Amino acid sequence: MGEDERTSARAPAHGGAHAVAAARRGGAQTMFTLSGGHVFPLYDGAVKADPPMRIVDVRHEQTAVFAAEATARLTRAPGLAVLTAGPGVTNGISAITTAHFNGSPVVVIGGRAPDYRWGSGSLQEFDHPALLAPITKRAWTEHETAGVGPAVSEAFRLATARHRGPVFLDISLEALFGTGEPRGTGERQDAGTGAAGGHGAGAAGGHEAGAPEHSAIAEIAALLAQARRPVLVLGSDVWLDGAEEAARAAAEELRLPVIANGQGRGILPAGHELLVTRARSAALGQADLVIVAGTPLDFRLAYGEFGGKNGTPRAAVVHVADAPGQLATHCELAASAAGDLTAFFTGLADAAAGTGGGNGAGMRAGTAAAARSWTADWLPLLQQACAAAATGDSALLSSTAEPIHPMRVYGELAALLDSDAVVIGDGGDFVSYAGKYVEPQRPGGWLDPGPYGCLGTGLGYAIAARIARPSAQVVLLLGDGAAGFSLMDADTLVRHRLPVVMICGNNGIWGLEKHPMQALYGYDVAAELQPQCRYDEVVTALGGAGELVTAPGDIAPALRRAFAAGVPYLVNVITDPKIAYPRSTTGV
Ligand SMILES: Cc1ncc(C[n+]2csc(CCOP(=O)(O)OP(=O)(O)O)c2C)c(N)n1
Ligand SMILES: [Mg+2]
Repeated sequence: MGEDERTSARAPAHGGAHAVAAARRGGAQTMFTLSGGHVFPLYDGAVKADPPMRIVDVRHEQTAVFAAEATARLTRAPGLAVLTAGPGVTNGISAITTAHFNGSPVVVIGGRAPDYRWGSGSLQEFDHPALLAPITKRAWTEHETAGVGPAVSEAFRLATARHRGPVFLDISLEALFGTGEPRGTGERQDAGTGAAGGHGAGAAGGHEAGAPEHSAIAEIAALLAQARRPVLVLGSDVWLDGAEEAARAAAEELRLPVIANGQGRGILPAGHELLVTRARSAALGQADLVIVAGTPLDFRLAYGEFGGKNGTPRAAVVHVADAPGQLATHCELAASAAGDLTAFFTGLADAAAGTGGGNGAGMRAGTAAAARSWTADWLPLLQQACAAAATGDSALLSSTAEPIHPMRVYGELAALLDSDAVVIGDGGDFVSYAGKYVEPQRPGGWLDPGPYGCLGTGLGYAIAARIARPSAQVVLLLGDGAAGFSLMDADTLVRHRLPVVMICGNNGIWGLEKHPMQALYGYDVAAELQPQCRYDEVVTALGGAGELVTAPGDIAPALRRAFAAGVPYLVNVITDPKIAYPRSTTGV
């Protein structure tokens, strides 16, 4: 379509144009989608917007939503996915659920069969909000063109309000195709239809939501003053809430040993003297106080049960979240705080130093020194445990075994990663190794699927990462099983000229299922994949490039070629299927 046609077609504005304008005001820059007639006006609105909104069309709706989710998690601006009615929306469900578990601000706009025929069985007629309500902050339908702009604005407002999360809005065919003026300006209008569903529409009151109670912070500071073996856990919401600098400053001021989780990784860069993630078992097992900030007390954190190892008593647990609804209710908390996480960390550093808000520097030195008794023995003990773990790893990170030990891949990769690299993991055991051995230098440099543990995030996350960080290395680590869920979207990387480096840890099995089934039953079934399958040739066939690696010494040169290729490139590393990741829990 030429510029003239676009310009002449500008008026009158239809619902799609109103939606795109509102989405842009809400912070969306890219529309991730897969075509369907029910949503054509949204495309028309994007194409004719001034400037046009970028459309990235993918090969499976889950990829569209995963890409929107990763956009939100990397840029901390809301992501937008547009899904066509019926199967388009239902194909997005696992990815929307992932966004729900990760607290990712994502708006999903669905097409919807026309109201005038509702009930008579038109194509893909399906009442989506009923299905979406439990996994979104709100899911509802807009039935009028004039309401589309306000409804989309409301969706963005809700998605980005603490505690963040996905919001779903479908728009009936006549509302989307119809023309007319939007009601009001489209900003902060009442959305009109439908009751609030899901999880209580930003109870904390949105961006301006307040700081945690001073008394709660003071209580936590008092616990810290008595602690001998404290640990601070930093989770994804510390990053999503923009509190990474305050968190780092507080940890450094108080000299707290830190364990990083999810997107909290990188807040203290790899090698930081307070980062004791590699001594996790000793730290969480022997702590007397664990402060967990910005992540649920779920299976990844032993459900909030810490201490008790080496004859130590159970640890006191403090939970800190960005919104009250996120605080754990399944375990006993010594204290808790909810609200703006920057305010929490700043307040904690001040309170623990005895300044009560930044004044009284004279008091600071004495009280702070007393409160840091752990720097004499506890911190050094954990630092030594980290150093010992690193020494213990070095043999496997440089293993010359054939078939290749998966850790060797990470030994090679670590040496090639820039400090601003984005590393994405989609897989089982292969990615568990990465979680342990790839330590980001910056927050926002690591993406795993989060606690929902959904395979298939890979290509969607990689597409988004390439767009969000145009000049950074983007590395996607794929199990060979995981690759099957989204590898077709290497086509999207090719069509949209988005070069990323994919490394497939190809052990020919669903490793994270085969080994546990063997352990439980003494045999396994439904756990085999094709040995040495040429996933690299799949990417080549789709217009990218790749190669097969079977010898450890060939990994580094292949990775160098991949980084230099300038096209989507899959390094297919055949690894030893006998190696099982040494895990202490399967999470159930
Ligand atoms: C959508 C989805 N289906 C199934 C699972 C269960 N699951 C978890 S890990 C795993 C095996 C992954 O295999 P692969 O990607 O090859 O990695 P490996 O463990 O072999 O390194 C499976 C099937 C899941 N987490 N998500
Ligand atoms: Mg595998």
